Amino acid sequence: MQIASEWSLGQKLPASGLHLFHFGMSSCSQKLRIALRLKGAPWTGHSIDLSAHENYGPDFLALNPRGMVPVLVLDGAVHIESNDILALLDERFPDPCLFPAGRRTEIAALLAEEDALHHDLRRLSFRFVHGRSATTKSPELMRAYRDGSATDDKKAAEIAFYERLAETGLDDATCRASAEKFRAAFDRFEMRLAGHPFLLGETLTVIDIAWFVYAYRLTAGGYPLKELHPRVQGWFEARRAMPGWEKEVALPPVVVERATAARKRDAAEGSTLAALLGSTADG
Ligand SMILES: N[C@@H](CCC(=O)N[C@@H](CS)C(=O)NCC(=O)O)C(=O)O
Repeated sequence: MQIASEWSLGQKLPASGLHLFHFGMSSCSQKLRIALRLKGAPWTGHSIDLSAHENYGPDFLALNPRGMVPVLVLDGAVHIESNDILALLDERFPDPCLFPAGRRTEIAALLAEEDALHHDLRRLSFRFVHGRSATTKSPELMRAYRDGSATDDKKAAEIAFYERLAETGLDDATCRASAEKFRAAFDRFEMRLAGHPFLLGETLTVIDIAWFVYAYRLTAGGYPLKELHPRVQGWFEARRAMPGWEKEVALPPVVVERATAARKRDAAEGSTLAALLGSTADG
């Protein structure tokens, strides 16, 4: 349950309560919002507009030097990295448990894999959901980011991602390589789902949330989930029917329009996401 905010960035951090800095279309934020909804936890939201590059402003970089959402401020302490935040929320609000005892090592490995695919998801989103619009960042903006806070390995990887994007764009070969990584992961889930409702078996876990978010974004870009992984499609539809889940991930109408226009253009050139994967489905 989200509470209205009376606090704004740049002021002294709130000393109590659960504050989430997030963005509607951020997949990492979407995971947290679904988890908070399941747990019925009260939280105050602070929207950081990534499309307006608010995440590179000095106040936000002071909060998270990596310049990324989500950020959780819990009782005055700052936490970054969505998967670490999910684990923390599970401790603080244990019902329902999303990290079941006995599965935590496996969950940690699967979350690490999901995190490692994040730039691939972003690349495919930029091309197939946003239709190549607003993907590059100006040299001035990148300078503000680079100089605005200390650089660690994650921030360096962000800079490298955007530098590569500026150099090579969103070419077919790079996008196909990204898409193949998701195909490999979904192939494994297709096996895991044989006779089970959830990705780890009989119980809903954080892995279902994380991959629901990815599956939603990828299918919005035309990933042929139904054709390539029918059991995963069934699992996806069941998660989508869960109260509030789709609301947290749904694309704004303007983005749906952009994705539809991009699909038409790509179809004319034979380079839809499905076509890059060798599928004749139209996604
Ligand atoms: N590993 C980080 C990744 C965070 C991340 O990449 N966040 C994206 C939104 S999903 C972001 O803030 N992007 C900012 C940008 O691309 O400028 C996490 O899981 O929290």
